[in-house]
Amino acid sequence: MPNEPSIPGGGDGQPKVADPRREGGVATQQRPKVARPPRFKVLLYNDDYTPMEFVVMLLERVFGKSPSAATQIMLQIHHGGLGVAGVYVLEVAETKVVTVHRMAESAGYPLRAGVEKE
Ligand code: TYC
Repeated sequence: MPNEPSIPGGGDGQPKVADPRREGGVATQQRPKVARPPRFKVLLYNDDYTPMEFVVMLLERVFGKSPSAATQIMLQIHHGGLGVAGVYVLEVAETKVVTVHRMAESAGYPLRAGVEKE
């Protein structure tokens, strides 16, 4: 019987051995790299004049906190001097700070907010 023409790798198109040119070189990437943008905390600071209810309202409306979570964060700020209202990518965090300052100023309160890298 005549020999079949030889097909490298068995004919399925997939080489049976690693290509020697690929060995001993750069590590291959197993998973695609996914960009993880840095996150930033929005901090609220205590003061003696802003009413507790105003801070709770802000935490609910601007930061999407539940009434009980907002109250806990407000009390943390009141007793500890500052607290984390939320964590966001930088552009969102900075926009939240502007919103807090605008709302506080409109209401006549000195409430201050800031951004800190996580
Ligand atoms: N210390 C304020 C008061 O006694 C309440 C307050 C809480 C103010 C949190 C600011 O970020 C703040 N009325």
